[in-house]
Amino acid sequence: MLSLTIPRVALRAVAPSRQLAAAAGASSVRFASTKSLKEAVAEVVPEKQEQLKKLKAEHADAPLGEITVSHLLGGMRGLKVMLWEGSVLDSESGITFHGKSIPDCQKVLPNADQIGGKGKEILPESMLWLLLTGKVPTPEEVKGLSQELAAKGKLPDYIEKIIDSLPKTLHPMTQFATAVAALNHDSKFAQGYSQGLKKADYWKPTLDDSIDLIAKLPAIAARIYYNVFGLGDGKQAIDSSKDLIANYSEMIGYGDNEGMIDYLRLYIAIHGDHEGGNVSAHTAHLVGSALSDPYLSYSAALLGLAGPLHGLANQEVLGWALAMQEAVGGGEASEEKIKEYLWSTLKSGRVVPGYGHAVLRQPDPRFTALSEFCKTRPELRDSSIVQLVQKVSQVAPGVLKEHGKTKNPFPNVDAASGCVLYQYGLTQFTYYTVIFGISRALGALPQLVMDRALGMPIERPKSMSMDSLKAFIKK
Ligand code: AMX
Repeated sequence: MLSLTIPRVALRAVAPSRQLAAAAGASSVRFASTKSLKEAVAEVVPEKQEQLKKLKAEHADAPLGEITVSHLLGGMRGLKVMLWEGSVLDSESGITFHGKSIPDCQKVLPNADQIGGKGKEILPESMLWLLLTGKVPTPEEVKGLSQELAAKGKLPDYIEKIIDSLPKTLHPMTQFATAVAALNHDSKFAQGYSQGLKKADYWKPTLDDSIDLIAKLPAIAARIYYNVFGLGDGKQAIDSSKDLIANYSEMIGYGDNEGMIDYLRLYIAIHGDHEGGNVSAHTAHLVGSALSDPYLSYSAALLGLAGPLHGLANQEVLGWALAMQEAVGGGEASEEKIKEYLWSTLKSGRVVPGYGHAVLRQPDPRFTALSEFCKTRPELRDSSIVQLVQKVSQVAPGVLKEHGKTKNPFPNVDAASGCVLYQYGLTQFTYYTVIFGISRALGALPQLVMDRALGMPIERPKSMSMDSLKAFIKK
């Protein structure tokens, strides 16, 4: 492969391969020649269309299980009724992204060190590329994507005005969803559709809108942080030589904190996709199936993410863990005291936040990855709240098993995510799910692109009343 050398300077986004070539000859970072993400997706689309055609031709009538009344009454657990390409969740081994586990991704996906920045964790840009194409990008492809996102990251004035007009007391997730929905003012998909775009081309403006939205999520999130908490610089200082999260960190006032920047990269990369059935991903898919544009579809997903049984759990966990810290002490708290605290939560009729999962039956590998990150940084190893959260993760499974209700007594990702943000000084819990919201777009929007490329139909399951159900069973 052709190898080029470019300077660490701002390059325009439109055609990264050409820009890299144009910059060849200057010093410092070495890259090979590359494609843009859109070119890479264009290669994958015909392969996927062919795969779908074969699946329909050869296996259309293959049964995937039986539907029982308890499925209908039990939130459709386990029913195989959705196509989702980016990731698959196994109840025992956890999430894989196009077949790659989190440790696999940490090994093969480009990090900031490899594109001229600083950091060892997966770049969200790398994860986005993998989720969209099923392929591991080269560092230069990731660099090109980073530059494209930086070039598209600034918010139009009307969006800034909308966010600025919202009351500070409005939950940050409601603000987030509002701003994302309003971006549909400029949707290329919506415009193309109204002008008679051909169905075979739906995926193209869907991809354009998706990239545009992913690029703007950090600036929206940073503006909300500035307005609600008076933190960060309130400017959209987007530097095209920096990756998405280095820019986001700068905007929220963490530009100098290497530990926090790399943590945010890891957090955002691994929260990106968790197959299709979770509330946020499923919502994006459902709303998108009506051919709502990516902004509307993802806005709806964010509102699902804002529920306490889903994304909001990371906000809940931290409030709960800090109350526990006050009651029992920090990392040095005894196992007995932690047990007592867990029981008092359960006896008051509340769930233990950060524990349990609708699919997983083992500790969440995302929890493990974030816990491993904590071991690599002295400021986290020595943190009282991080230590307490780790200790709880050893004690809680026994208590939850004894309690006997939850099918999965182990920690999920939300058990670990907030305490690190807290330790780094991001202590505004109501903001935590916004960071999750930046992330989930990495998985939900690529599937929307694929849905359009594959011509997936509007989603319309059958519902039944209790009377009609009874009559149906009698027959
Ligand atoms: N603490 C106490 N009870 C729990 C529990 C927990 N952490 N997790 C589940 N249970 C209870 C349920 O409330 C349910 O009780 P019920 O029969 O009285 O209604 C019973 O155990 C069986 O539930 P389940 O089949 O094990 O779980 P589920 O699929 O219905 O729900 C989840 C999954 C995540 C909503 C649930 O485990 C929960 O509420 N956990 C705490 C909140 C949380 O951490 N959410 C984040 C999940 C990850 C994410 O989406 N970000």
